[in-house]
Amino acid sequence: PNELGLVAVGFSGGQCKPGTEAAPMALIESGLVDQLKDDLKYSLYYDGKVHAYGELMPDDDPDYRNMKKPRAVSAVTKQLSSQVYEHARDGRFVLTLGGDHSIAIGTISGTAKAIRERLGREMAVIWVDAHADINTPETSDSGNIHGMPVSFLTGLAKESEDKPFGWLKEEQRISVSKLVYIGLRDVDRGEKKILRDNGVKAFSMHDVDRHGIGKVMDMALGWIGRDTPIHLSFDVDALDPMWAPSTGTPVRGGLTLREGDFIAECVHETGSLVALDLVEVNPSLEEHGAQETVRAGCSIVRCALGDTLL
Ligand code: LYS
Repeated sequence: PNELGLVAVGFSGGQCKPGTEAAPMALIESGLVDQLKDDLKYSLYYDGKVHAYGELMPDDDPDYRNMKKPRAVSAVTKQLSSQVYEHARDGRFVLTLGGDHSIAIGTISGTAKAIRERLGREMAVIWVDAHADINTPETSDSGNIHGMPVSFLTGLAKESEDKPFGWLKEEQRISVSKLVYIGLRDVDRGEKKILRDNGVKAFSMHDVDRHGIGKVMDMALGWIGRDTPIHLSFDVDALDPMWAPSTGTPVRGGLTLREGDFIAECVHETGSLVALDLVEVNPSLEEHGAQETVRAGCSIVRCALGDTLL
């Protein structure tokens, strides 16, 4: 679609390091929005705000089921889910600038529901990340919800209606078979078991090393199949810290800048991309590195939205 809905999410409550809430402004100020409008010719639907959702924050938010800030993350993602849903329902491509990766509970649930209603089908999710983010509250060592979004989105972790994530309904979830990972290299023991037990399709850095990113993308997109709507959720920590140092949980041995852009380019070329999240840029972590990380993030967004080298 030529219409682009942009949601800027200044939320960092899915983990403990402040700073990711400043990422949307840093990305926008570095010229991203103008590039999308002027160079890539999107008509932009943007309310001009960075949403901090302050009015949704509970006064008291004790741990629950081992989760940190469960009510805050629940309230923010529920609200974000309807914002994203409204854009996607109206046929717009949805770009969400995070924020930490817990916000994907909101974005993916929003597009999944809209695509079901609009096209009568289930979308696929490509999760590009150093981490699998598929801990359940019980398997997580950290209790940080940014390590759990996939377990809620797939229904591996479920809650009853009266509990924080009880608002997530079947039509907002995705099946495990429609999920593909790229870039994994730091997966917790409990997560490995979840991935194995559920037969989740995952291309780790080992696969990128063995086959090259070209073949990995052929296999990833082949698994998803043609004409399946795709939501791309891109954690900037998938890139090697050499290219993206300013992020909360950096892991060495990651994707190069070009491999990251290539993933985005290939997904764009399918013509099936319906939404993109760019998350975990944290401009406050490295005084001099932030600019590099912001630039890398902008580049990935442009590639996913159709920018080409020639
Ligand atoms: N697996 C770890 C956890 O659950 C790290 C997650 C990092 C997410 N960016 O906390």
